[in-house]
Amino acid sequence: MASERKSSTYPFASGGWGSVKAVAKILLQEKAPLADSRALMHQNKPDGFMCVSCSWAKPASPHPFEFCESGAKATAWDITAKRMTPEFFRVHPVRELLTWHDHDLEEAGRLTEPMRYDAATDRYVPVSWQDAFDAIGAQLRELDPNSVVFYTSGRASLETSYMLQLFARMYGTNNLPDSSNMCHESSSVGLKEAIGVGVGTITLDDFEKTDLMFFFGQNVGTNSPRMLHQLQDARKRGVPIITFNPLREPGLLHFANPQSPKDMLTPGDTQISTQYHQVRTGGDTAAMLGICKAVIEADDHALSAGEPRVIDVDFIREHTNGFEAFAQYVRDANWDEILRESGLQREAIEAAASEYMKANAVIAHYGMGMTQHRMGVQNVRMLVNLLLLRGNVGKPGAGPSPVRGHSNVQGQRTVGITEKPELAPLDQLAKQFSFEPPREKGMNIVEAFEAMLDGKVKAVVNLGGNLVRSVPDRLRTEPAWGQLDLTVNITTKLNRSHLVHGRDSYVLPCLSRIEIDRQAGGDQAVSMEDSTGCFHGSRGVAEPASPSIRSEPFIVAGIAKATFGARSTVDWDAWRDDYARVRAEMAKTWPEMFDDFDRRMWTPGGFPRPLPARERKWQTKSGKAEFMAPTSICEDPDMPVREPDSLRLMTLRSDSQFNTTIYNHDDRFRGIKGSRMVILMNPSDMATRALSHGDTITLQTIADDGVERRVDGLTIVPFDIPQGCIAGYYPECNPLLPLWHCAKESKVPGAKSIPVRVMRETAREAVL
Ligand SMILES: Nc1nc2c(c(=O)[nH]1)N[C@H]1C(S)=C(S)[C@@H](COP(=O)(O)OP(=O)(O)OC[C@H]3O[C@@H](n4cnc5c(=O)[nH]c(N)nc54)[C@H](O)[C@@H]3O)O[C@H]1N2
Ligand SMILES: Nc1nc2c(c(=O)[nH]1)N[C@H]1C(S)=C(S)[C@@H](COP(=O)(O)OP(=O)(O)OC[C@H]3O[C@@H](n4cnc5c(=O)[nH]c(N)nc54)[C@H](O)[C@@H]3O)O[C@H]1N2
Ligand SMILES: [Mo]
Repeated sequence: MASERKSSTYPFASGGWGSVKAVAKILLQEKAPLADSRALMHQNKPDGFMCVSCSWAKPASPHPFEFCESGAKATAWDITAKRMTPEFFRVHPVRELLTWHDHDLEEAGRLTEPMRYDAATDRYVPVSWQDAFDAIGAQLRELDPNSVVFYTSGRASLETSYMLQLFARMYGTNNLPDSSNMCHESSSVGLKEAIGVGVGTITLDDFEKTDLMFFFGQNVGTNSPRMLHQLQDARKRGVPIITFNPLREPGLLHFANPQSPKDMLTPGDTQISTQYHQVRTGGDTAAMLGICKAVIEADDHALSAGEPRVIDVDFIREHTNGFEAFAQYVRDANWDEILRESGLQREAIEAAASEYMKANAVIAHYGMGMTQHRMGVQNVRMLVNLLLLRGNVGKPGAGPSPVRGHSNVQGQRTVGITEKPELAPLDQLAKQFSFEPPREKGMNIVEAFEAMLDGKVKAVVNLGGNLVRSVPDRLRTEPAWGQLDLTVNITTKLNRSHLVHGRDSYVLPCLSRIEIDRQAGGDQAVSMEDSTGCFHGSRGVAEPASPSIRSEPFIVAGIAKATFGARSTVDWDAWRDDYARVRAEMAKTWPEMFDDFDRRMWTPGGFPRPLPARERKWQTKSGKAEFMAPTSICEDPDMPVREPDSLRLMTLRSDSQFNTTIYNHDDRFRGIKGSRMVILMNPSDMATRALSHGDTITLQTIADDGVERRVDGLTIVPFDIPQGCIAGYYPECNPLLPLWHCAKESKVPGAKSIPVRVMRETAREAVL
């Protein structure tokens, strides 16, 4: 259970010299010009650009190097000296490029010219911007708006996102899924129901006031490493950190700060987790229920003994609803079941509960290990229950902290990228732009692909992303993508979703946020919202990869204008030339958030958006924060998982990827080199299957829908992971994930608990 030791299996603390070397290596690999590498000095600074990697908060007083290994890799990937010119496409037909690895496609460099697919030669050929816009506009006018999907990957700015949602709605559809549909939508749904806002409530200040932090299913060392600074500072104050994660992740164990000479020159790095609980995948609701049970039992005891109460009685009375029913559910819960489902010892859960009961202000960080489950929304609700018991929402140093993924994924939802009409200010948009927005619900990602499989989606406009790799059920969804009439891709680099193209297809190269954005109205800045609900301005500093590429607002405005012609009530050209005009419209739509935004977005450290839950104002159905008992503590009550040979597969990221972008084939922290086609397995699960380190296997999904899902050629690696759970990489394992295996309420694919069995590569027979 609790771990105080330094793991001998993991030689590297996160950060440290390994990070410095990795940064130097990628700058060299990308042949990044020295002048552009200096861009790193402007990363996440108040007058610079906001990192294109994760969405972690940016402090008001940044470190001299306010970037991490992951952020530096993402920057190097964009400022690379390598180029993919029209000559490249002349040499390589699409059928050949389809055989390239994801890494090699993006590694070939930045796109330099707009391209359109030419069926006669099976090649992408150059097209002028205006011809591309006109052709796309003409085709969109022919299509039923409900058969068109506008996808946003979470990187695009607030300005671009606002323009895209308005374009889609004026065109006639709410089909506005974004990457959060595969990510933190379980938080957006669960938190909204529970505390009235769909986002986390903490800011950086809370790190200085907290006296305990939980970490559920988030891999900070790889996926939000700048946060390690705040964790390290808190640890130095003696703040305990209790982690629940099936894998012993090095980044959650130790950290050596590459920005601290002392850390780098002495072997002493900071221990991050003071307790580390290797919960079974999907066992978090059970584990949290166990903690709640220990708290309620202690409180019942205190009450009968006349001692001070353990729960925050005043808070619960004044601010919450449903406590009694929840408390009764917890009292009735059975320890044996809790231990079975969580895979933890009772002492381990009680050790966590005991720290929790001592702490006055508690933050609960969490990530995909909680949200990407069939019961993902329930996991989030359970986390809120745990916090509410001791009043840990809406007070300094406390609150839920969903650690978001993409750098502006939270902001996109804030400015109207949503398929749910009730979350968009439709009446205001109608008034502001004199049109009648569609009122019916649009499609989220899972629904869009279900409709695509049924032939009901005809066209997709992609603002970033690589959907044929990121969505579930690849062997079914990829061919459906290839049947589309039209695919429009606004992108920095070429990826597989551009090669598995629709009948007509466009690759429209855009500026990265790191690059200087010159428009008729002068150099432009954009803005975004970080994981803690703070807004920041961002200004590019590097020379654009090519004079022919355009900004995202330019491209969205161009397509919109070509689609609507003279009919539009929006002056798209004026917006394209000066993004301050877009921000002025955002301020009309949401005055309380974006008033005086042109000035306020440059506030060092960002400025927090208004969040009622921070002030203990609850915009829920009952007007109070809501307790809710789980419906089941079994992670997947409706799947036939208890087959004797079944295993639970979680699909993970390495430190050498950003989602579908693969920087290289290593996973430095987990000690894996040269291949991503690996499966991490508990040695006793290997023994029962007579498997040895290095054996090659096939995985097959256990499902009774008649579809065969399998991935061949996976190599076994013994790992410190609970029995019955295995881990592989995303996106390589996506063919195993059924499209319908998603959270009921949020439709987030259950990428962290896919029921699978192992087949021997040669005999193809199941091995128990
Ligand atoms: N360098 C880099 N940074 C990134 C990304 C990237 O790919 N590379 N992606 C970005 C995006 S879009 C996102 S959403 C975030 C993702 O960041 P994370 O939320 O950290 O997501 P994952 O890497 O998928 O890993 C989830 C963690 O959950 C654990 N886990 C798996 N199943 C369970 C479970 O059932 N319970 C518990 N308690 N833990 C579990 C895994 O062991 C792993 O440590 O990172 C963002 N930042
Ligand atoms: N099995 C499994 N599946 C998963 C996950 C998992 O953990 N397991 N995680 C899910 C999560 S959390 C997410 S967020 C999704 C991500 O899914 P996507 O959004 O589809 O994928 P990304 O890899 O983030 O998108 C990368 C592409 O974005 C484009 N791009 C990069 N920078 C820019 C830019 O500045 N502008 C524009 N316009 N384009 C750019 C490039 O073409 C690049 O290839 O995947 C999900 N899928
Ligand atoms: Mo994500």
